[in-house]
Amino acid sequence: MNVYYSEAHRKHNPPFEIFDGGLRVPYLENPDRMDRILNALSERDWARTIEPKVFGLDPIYAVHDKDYVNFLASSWTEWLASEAKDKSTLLPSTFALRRYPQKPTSLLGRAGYYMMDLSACIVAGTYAAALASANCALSAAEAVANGERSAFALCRPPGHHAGKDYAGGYCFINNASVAANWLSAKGKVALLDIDYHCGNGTQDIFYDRADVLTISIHADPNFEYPHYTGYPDETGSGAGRGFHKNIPLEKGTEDARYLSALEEALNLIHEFEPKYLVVSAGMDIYADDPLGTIKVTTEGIREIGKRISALNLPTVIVMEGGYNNDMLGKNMISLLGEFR
Ligand code: SP5
Ligand code: ZN
Repeated sequence: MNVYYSEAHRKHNPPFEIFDGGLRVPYLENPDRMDRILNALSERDWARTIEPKVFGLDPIYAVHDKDYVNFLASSWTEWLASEAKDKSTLLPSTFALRRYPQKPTSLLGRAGYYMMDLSACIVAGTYAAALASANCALSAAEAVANGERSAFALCRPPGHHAGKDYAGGYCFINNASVAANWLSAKGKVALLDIDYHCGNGTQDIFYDRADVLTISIHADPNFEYPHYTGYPDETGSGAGRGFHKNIPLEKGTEDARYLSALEEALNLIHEFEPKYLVVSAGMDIYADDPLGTIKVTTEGIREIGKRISALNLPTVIVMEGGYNNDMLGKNMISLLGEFR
């Protein structure tokens, strides 16, 4: 299996994030995550690590608003030139209301407009890392379009919380959506999101489209991030009505219940008859994840891989979340091993 990976992620290393109530904690979405996965992959003879190709900005503009991408590109330099007292990371303190918000020109004004929370910290290497991460997803998509049965995009930063014009949840460019949209020029695409959190950005990007079926299985947003979207009654709009599916899960969900939710998703994908499958693979469904509340085991993750693989579709697997670094390599191998 080809594994697309770039070292560019290392300089995206925010010093902290802010949890509920204002607690500064070490950034959970850290570079060490990639080392754990690379180490595990290096012990397997079926994984080849490859530098991504550079695709340029067009496939990104096809999914994201240009002004938003410009904000990602220039905000760090603007932040350094600003009057802020602590410049260790760019974060806003006021957020845009999405009912008729005005678009300010100031840096902090734009930051609050283009960010949904306090976990998408921008630092010096963020934009370069986000571009390289998207190139990993595009390279994996190209490999699959050229006949590979599957490919793994080892993306960091992750992408599924990033919408058309906003960053959030450690995500800046929606890697899986960029790949899915690129593939959609060649045939129908199904995008299955198994990260613990709702793939709100992916939902936002494809909500009115019928050529890309999006399904997200995730912790119920009534108690979990991102709170304001990811409910079962959100099923798509316009031409896209019926082409989005949210499957929320309760706290404590174990393997058996997870696999029944997965069956429901796989049946929908089967009926849709896509040419390609993109999987947003977050390992924060794992029982001992520091952000998660559901209880999927490493064996459960292997079974998830086996059942997705049984769809027998050309499949792009895109790295999303997963924060138990000690188990990240093992869990990812469990999933990927079913596709080789
Ligand atoms: C890609 C991905 O998995 N992003 C997840 C972003 C979640 N950020 C919100 C964190 C909410 C913090 N709640 C703290 C609870 C700690 N027990
Ligand atoms: Zn997640």
